[in-house]
Amino acid sequence: MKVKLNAIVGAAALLIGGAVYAQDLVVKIGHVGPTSGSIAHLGKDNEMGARMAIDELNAKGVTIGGKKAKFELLAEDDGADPKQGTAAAQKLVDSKVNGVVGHLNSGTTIPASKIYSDAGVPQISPSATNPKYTRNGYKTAFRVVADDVHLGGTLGKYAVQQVKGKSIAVIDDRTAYGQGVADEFEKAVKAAGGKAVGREFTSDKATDFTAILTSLKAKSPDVIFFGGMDAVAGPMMRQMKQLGISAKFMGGDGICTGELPKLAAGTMADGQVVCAEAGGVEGAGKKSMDDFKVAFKKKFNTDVQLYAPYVYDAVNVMVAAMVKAGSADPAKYLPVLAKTDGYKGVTGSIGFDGKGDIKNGALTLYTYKGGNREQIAVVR
Ligand code: ABU
Repeated sequence: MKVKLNAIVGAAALLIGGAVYAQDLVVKIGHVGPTSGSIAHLGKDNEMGARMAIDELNAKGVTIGGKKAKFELLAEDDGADPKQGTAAAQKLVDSKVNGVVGHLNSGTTIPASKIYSDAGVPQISPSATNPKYTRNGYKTAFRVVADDVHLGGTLGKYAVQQVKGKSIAVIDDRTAYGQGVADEFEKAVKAAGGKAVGREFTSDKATDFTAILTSLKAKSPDVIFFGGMDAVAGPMMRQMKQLGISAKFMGGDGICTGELPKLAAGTMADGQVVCAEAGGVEGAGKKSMDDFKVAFKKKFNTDVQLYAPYVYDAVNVMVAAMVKAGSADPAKYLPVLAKTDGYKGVTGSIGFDGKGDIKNGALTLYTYKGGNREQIAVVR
């Protein structure tokens, strides 16, 4: 009888292919981003950041509450679509994830945040910048990047004071992110004494911008700001060139990617684009970011597009809170996560304020030369 019991215990302990033992603690981390559709390159970039963190944590060995943790990544595709986003969130909640890193877009992150909040599941967005995400009072919502008030506000002031734009036009894609960042940009242009000469909108799926660009061309803007993502910005730049519009092209983090020059298909002049990533490192902090980018390239054979390092940090911040709490139970580690302060990540120091926003978030202003992104400055 004793032999039989031992055999049963042994079989139960060795769950799958010898990888997970009964004494291990399985920790499920959900990740959601658009890994299909026009910004799949950005969703995949984020997912690879999560994969990198999970693989490293498993290789290094992490103990939570005296148990060896085995991390599993549950990756979902939301196609940047709000409905698909809430379906993915519900799927992860039903799978009893211990925490979620995502989503990528504000338009999916905001509706999904209610689902995670109702289920008590901590969520860290590595890239959603619309301020509303952390202003619904959900204790489970965090982000590791600056928001659109900071992003649009800084870029608006920069357009007037540094770019010296005299007549500034604005286009947005009517998404939560695009419209929000464009509104903040326009507000800041006016506050800095600049002249806003036109406001047009499109959608995040549009490919033809002839009508709105022709309308703006009549107003002779020297700067055009686009609130939206690179997949729309690239073709828009091509059509600007076709229409003979040589204005500076500005945008937020959604256009500030490694892919933008390819999407603009050689129509981008050196220095024509000014955009900003909603984070950044300077001085001694640069080395860890640079090292991350080298390791990422080595592992995935592709360059970081934009937010992979922020996803990597978000996963690690979540796990650090579990370790400190001695538990991966969301109810137990959530209060510890909320108190995160001075965590040293590859994207800099991470701490959360009372809303779940990053404290003292940085922005990095970029331009492009010879098809490559070039840093202009890190600002706070
Ligand atoms: N922050 C730009 C891309 C993601 C978003 O906020 O929609």
